[in-house]
Amino acid sequence: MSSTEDLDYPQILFQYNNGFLVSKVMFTACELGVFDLLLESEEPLSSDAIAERLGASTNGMERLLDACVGLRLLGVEIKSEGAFYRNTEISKLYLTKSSPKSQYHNMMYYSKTIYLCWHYLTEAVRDGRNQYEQAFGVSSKDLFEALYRSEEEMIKFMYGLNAIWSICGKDVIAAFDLSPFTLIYDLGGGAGGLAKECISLYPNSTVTIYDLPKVVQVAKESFIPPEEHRITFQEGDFFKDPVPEADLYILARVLHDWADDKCLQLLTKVYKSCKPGGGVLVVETLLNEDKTGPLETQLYSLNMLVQAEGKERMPTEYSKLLIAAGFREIQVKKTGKIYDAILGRK
Ligand code: SAM
Ligand code: ASE
Repeated sequence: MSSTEDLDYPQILFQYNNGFLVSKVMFTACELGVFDLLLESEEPLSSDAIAERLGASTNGMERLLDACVGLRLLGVEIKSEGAFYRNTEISKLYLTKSSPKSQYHNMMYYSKTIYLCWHYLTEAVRDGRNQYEQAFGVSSKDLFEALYRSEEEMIKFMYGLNAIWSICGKDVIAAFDLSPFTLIYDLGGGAGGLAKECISLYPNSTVTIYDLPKVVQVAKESFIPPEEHRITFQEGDFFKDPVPEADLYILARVLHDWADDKCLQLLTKVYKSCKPGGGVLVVETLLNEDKTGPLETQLYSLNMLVQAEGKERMPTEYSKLLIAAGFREIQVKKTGKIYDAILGRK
């Protein structure tokens, strides 16, 4: 495409302009259960049948389904009786609730929480911080009191964040040989999606999920099967309480929540508790050093502005923090997926 064509019809701008319409179509189809119904029915269905089964209007449903076809989230076949819709491979694998790789809960967290936070992006950029007070009337200065403003919101967060590890947890855990580390703490381990990947790859290790008490209770009851004895739990606040001694600490999507001073405070505490020869595995999405991307990571960094107190960082920024806390031999491994791994040694 020549540059004059670009300016005559700036397709890229229209695409960006419509970006959130695309998101909302996918979220709505997930929320209404379109993909689950088509999985269960095992045969293509008409829009009238789908509307009826899902308790929706025929008028609205036909347009939603057609937009999903345009997005390649559904396939369509025109028969003499009319149009019949079916799942595509991608919707079957990632958008149905029951699939082992389901991103349904991630979609719902985007639709119900992140979408609302991004309504205040302008204000967040102006003020340089999240807008929980304006958006939700939350006055707490404590980040996770704002993020977990109700039990329901905390559970949505846990489900939403856990979903990605079924897709890229293995890559992150396999980025380095972690077999020498048998006593592992996943600090801020949340619902335990990464801890599960860790014990499946390293059967001789035990992993303890360390998180705030109310998170640990839900992780124990709803996410980790009780027969899974190689995953244990510890309730605590990693800023206020002691961090237990271990061979390896995992910090997955924890440092990106916090500004540099808090990261250094946490890493210094972790370094002091770490056994000699032990290490820390930082799992984050990494920005390019030359600031050219990846776009997804740049967008996530804005999300840390509207939803948290931190930002996404470049490998050199994580290295600096780790070295300042005392760690050495910092190694960075890009996985090719959204989350990457950095290992530091004591
Ligand atoms: N590591 C998980 C993952 O990547 O899916 C969860 C990441 S989530 C962004 C951050 C986690 O840190 C949450 O589970 C949160 O409850 C936990 N957390 C926040 N503040 C904490 C604190 N002061 N002490 C312990 N855990 C904390
Ligand atoms: C956090 C991670 C996330 C805090 C809030 C969050 C995610 C969504 N909301 O530590 C997961 C990463 N995705 C994005 C869009 O940032």
